[in-house]
Amino acid sequence: MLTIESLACWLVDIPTVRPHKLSMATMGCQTLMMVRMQCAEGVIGWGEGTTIGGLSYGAESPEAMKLAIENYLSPLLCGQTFSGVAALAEAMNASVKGNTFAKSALETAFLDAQGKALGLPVSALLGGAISTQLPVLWTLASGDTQQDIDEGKRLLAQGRHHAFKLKIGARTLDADVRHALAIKAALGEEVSVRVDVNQAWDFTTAMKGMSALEEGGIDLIEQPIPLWDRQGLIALSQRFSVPILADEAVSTSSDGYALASGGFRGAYALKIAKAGGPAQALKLAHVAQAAGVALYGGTMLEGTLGTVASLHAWSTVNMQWGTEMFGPLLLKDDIVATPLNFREGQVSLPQGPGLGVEIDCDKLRFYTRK
Ligand code: MUC
Ligand code: MG
Repeated sequence: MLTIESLACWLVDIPTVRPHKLSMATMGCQTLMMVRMQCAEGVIGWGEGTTIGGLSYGAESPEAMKLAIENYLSPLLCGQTFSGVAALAEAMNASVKGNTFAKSALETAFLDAQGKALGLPVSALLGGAISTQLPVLWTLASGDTQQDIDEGKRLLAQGRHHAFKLKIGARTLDADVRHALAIKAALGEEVSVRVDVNQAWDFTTAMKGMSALEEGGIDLIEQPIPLWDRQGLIALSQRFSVPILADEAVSTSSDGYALASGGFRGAYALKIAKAGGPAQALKLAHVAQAAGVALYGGTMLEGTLGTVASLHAWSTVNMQWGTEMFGPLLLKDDIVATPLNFREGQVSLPQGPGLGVEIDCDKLRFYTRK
């Protein structure tokens, strides 16, 4: 049992190591909406709500997450006692529709506090870690083919990553296919190269694009068409042997059920923000497992805290396509005392109680938006 005493939020802006170009936005900075949950039992939990490119990727901006917590969720939760995340989610969902990014930050903070109170890592509260090392790819998204090739070769030589995702969809189909196949050819047969179209194609363009990318040895094609086109995604997944990774199309377990029962084959990208928290995201994982759909640990390019919250959840299931939990590596700095350990294409899951992450309050203050 934990009684939530108070909640406080900050908007933390951290520059990226280089511009990160997606089909809908170019990021030069990432905003982490941080929440601190003080509990009456004397423990403090931290959570993070993060999106991409303001309102260009998802329906909640960082500013809206903070507002939803301060004006609606905080009055609802403060002074209340919860036995765990099931009761917390029930209370939040009964009075607040949607707002899964803000709810994800709160569920994360609650899990962190509960783990600290019990002396257990968050993964233990979510079923227990199957593995404490998780595979992590890197996204090449400078916008320039040669720069992406150089970056990919450098990271392979350093041994930091063995697999790459490319962001396409902003240019013409021909230019995107040339870009992806040039990178695949330069990085070599052994290196897994995947693409994320972020909904930018229509069905006809996707038919052409998938055929060229399959032919060129691309391993996985993520969200080629808009999230609302469920029938189109199912048809593409049955037509090609290169698998489709559904991302924007699957937020909750109901989305996963609808797609799988319609005949979708491929994989689902889990993200704590889309689902409303680490425990909620696992509900989608379990639907996928029941339907024979593969899993992938997705990111909204969170900082260390949000990344670790995701890793605790991902560590409890078998991720056939690995993860992309590299968010902290895209940021020039972070607000935690100890950075995560990324090497040999893997990241280590922190082992301490709660999330196992300590916030550096000086850095939090320094990067807080004034
Ligand atoms: C997305 O749609 O998958 C994940 C990696 C990356 O570079 O962007 C995100 C968003
Ligand atoms: Mg994606």
